[in-house]
Amino acid sequence: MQDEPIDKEDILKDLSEIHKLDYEYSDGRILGSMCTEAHPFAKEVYCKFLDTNLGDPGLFKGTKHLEDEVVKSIGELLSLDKPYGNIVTGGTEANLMAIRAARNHARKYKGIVDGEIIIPDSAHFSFKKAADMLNLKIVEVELDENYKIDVESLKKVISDKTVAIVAIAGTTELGLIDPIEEISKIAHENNIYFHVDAAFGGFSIPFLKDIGHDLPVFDFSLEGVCSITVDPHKMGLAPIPAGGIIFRKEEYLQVMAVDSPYLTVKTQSTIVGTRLGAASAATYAIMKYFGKKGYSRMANDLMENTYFLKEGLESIGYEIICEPELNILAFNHPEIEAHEFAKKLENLGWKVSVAKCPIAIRIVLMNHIKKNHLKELLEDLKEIY
Ligand code: 0PR
Repeated sequence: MQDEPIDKEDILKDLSEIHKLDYEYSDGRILGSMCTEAHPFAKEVYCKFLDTNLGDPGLFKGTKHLEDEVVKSIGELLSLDKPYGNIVTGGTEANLMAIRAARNHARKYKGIVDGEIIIPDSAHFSFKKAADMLNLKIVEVELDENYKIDVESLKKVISDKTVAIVAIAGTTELGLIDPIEEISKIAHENNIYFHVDAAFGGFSIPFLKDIGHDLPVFDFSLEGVCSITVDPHKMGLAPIPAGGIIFRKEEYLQVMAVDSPYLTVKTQSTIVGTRLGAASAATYAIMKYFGKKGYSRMANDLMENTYFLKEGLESIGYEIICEPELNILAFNHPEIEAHEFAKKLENLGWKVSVAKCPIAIRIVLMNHIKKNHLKELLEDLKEIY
């Protein structure tokens, strides 16, 4: 740090130069991100609540009320009348809380000390972090030919050390929904904690179903589901960082509680101590602002863009990996290897990512990608072909 203070103007000039190194969502060139530009209204509200700290909720009763209301609204979307949970920093922290709850619950009620979690190969890497931090062993369940959890192999890997089964509603790479209804039954019959990671799909599946899209049930209406991750900072259009973890029962929060003697509340179950209220306030505001109809319209637009791209790709001759269920499309060039293909696109200014299972170019059709961007992309893809 320099000795003397610097003028605001000079600092801002410096910052804007550095900021130019960042890609901007509005260019429509970021094709592999699950985040997007937050809605301006959500950003406005976020700034008003920047100083609030939900780590000591007795001091910020208004903001705590907003967090509770958001948890209630998300719970309602997920068919749960009395939800428990928190607005956290993102899907990673939400998944970590779910797995911590499952581990502590199994330790307390079943005496499991060296537990295992069953996750599919398609699971987000946050579960590897969770297992590492919580000292759990990962047991991978195989995928079927449609890249979804193979239920028969799931049955085989359940053991008396299993503390949680994880399934995904909107996989990171392909946007697919696992057979959650069947898995819920298996988890329930075996009395095993079942967590659904709907970090990506949570803010679109319920709204798409509302307007008639034929998507499977993935929520608390299935009795085996114990917790669900849903991220407002993805399709919810809330500013980063806003993740959500919803639990079916209060006891899942209670088994994680530690004493916090000098705070306005005497126990704390979240991982983060001092934690922002701004995300809750912004999510509260944006959910009110859009309502179910607004989110349904948006989710439908994203699906229309997905089908538009799919048809365009097919008409050129590209191979689509699977029928999209949500707004992610994965495809390959018939001859060029995916990483090499991604490099060609990168040279033309497109930021795409490559899925690992199966290896393919993967495009996440978020709100910042408009029809005109897709038309330009298809032109470039025609050239490459
Ligand atoms: N669960 C699922 C199903 C996810 O897709 C993700 C994020 C997470 C959990 C973790 O969420 P957080 O990142 O909020 O902690 N998946 C993307 C990832 O691979 C998110 C992402 C966002 C990727 C922006 C690229 C990007 O530019 O991290």
